[in-house]
Amino acid sequence: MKPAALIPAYDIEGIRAQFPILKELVHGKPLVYFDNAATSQKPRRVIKAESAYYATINANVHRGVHTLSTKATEAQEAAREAIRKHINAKHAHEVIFTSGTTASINLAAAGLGQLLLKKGDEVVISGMEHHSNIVPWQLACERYGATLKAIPISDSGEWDLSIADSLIADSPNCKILATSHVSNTLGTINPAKQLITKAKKRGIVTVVDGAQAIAHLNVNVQDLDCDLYAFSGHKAYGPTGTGVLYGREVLLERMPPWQGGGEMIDTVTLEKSTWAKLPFKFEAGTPHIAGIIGLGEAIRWMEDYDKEAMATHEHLLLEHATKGLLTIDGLRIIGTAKEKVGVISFAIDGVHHYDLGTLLDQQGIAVRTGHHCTQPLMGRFGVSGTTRVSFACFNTVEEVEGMVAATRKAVKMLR
Ligand code: 7TS
Repeated sequence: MKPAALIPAYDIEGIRAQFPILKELVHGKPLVYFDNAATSQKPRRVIKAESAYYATINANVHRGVHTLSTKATEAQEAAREAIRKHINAKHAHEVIFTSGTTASINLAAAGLGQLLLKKGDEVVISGMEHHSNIVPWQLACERYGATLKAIPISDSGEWDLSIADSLIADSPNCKILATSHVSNTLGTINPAKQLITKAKKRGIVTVVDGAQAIAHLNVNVQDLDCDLYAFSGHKAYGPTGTGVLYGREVLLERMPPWQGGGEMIDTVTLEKSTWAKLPFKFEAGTPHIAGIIGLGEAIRWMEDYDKEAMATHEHLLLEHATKGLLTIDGLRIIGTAKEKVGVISFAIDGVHHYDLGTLLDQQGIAVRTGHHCTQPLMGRFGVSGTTRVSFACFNTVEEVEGMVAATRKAVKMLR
């Protein structure tokens, strides 16, 4: 049966045909992949770009004068330019390649910690952050004697903006604001720009964790006016082991390097080293060249489609799934903000999320269960974990209906 198109111009079949993994069977059933917030699947173009690098131009970048090295360097730098354009950064050298959001935020916390923090200072995060946007700041605060504060989360899973205001505007000690653009657990799209505008007025440096935003929103770093923006390639149809830290040029120039090694230096003597220009100051060692080239292709792939249509499609799946899941007795959705991406976390009375996830897997349906690396948020909602479904551009309304029916059946078995 053909999958139903939720919006007329949306070529769902054409999109699905580009993801080879969607032809796989799991426990003899067609794979239904609803764990896109953990990592998205990869279109054929990305897989091909990565393997073509190894098959035809494999060489180290920015090092050799030989032809392969030149070609590999050009392909990597073309990816940097594609990303610059995609996030509307002013300069390509403001795009730093990392291994993922985790590495990007660790770089940010180490660099900003050393540059800005001293005893008595404050760093503000929020209560819905992924551990990757909590622990690096805890480490930095501990090191420099600063205090970590968090914006509380409302019952609907949104920032309590009145308290956010007082943490930012009323505290002369707040030096850094580091918050997520989109919550991986709740799906909430946060009013990042609004908070950044307030922080800027107080000279606070702003860091955005965009891990969950990059595949679903139009990220425009100049419009957001943030100082640093972190994301992973693998959540945006790109390869694992790739990520980006965007940084405003003036700040990156001031920030000390994070890791030392080859290619991040200008000169080295046994007594002292000086740093390479941006972005290389922050890119020590051989990068994940194949992955970066794959990420560039993922970005081009997304841009070849109507991103607006993808977002609308995912939103319709979100609405359909929300409606369907709420018909299940004892099911509670955690995260009911007005502005959400296609992520639904839920808990069901008398059913452990792990058992539900296992039964759904038996039907070929991949969901994530557990705390989603957001333990403070789980505490806020009084649960040890949830079941989470997260959508991508290739998911269908039939898959959503199958998941709701399988959940209903599993609940009957487990109660
Ligand atoms: N920040 C957010 C908001 C995330 O969702 C994740 C990963 C990270 C940071 C870390 O990204 P990484 O690529 O460096 O691992 N989130 C998830 C998730 O929700 N399920 O698995 C990984």
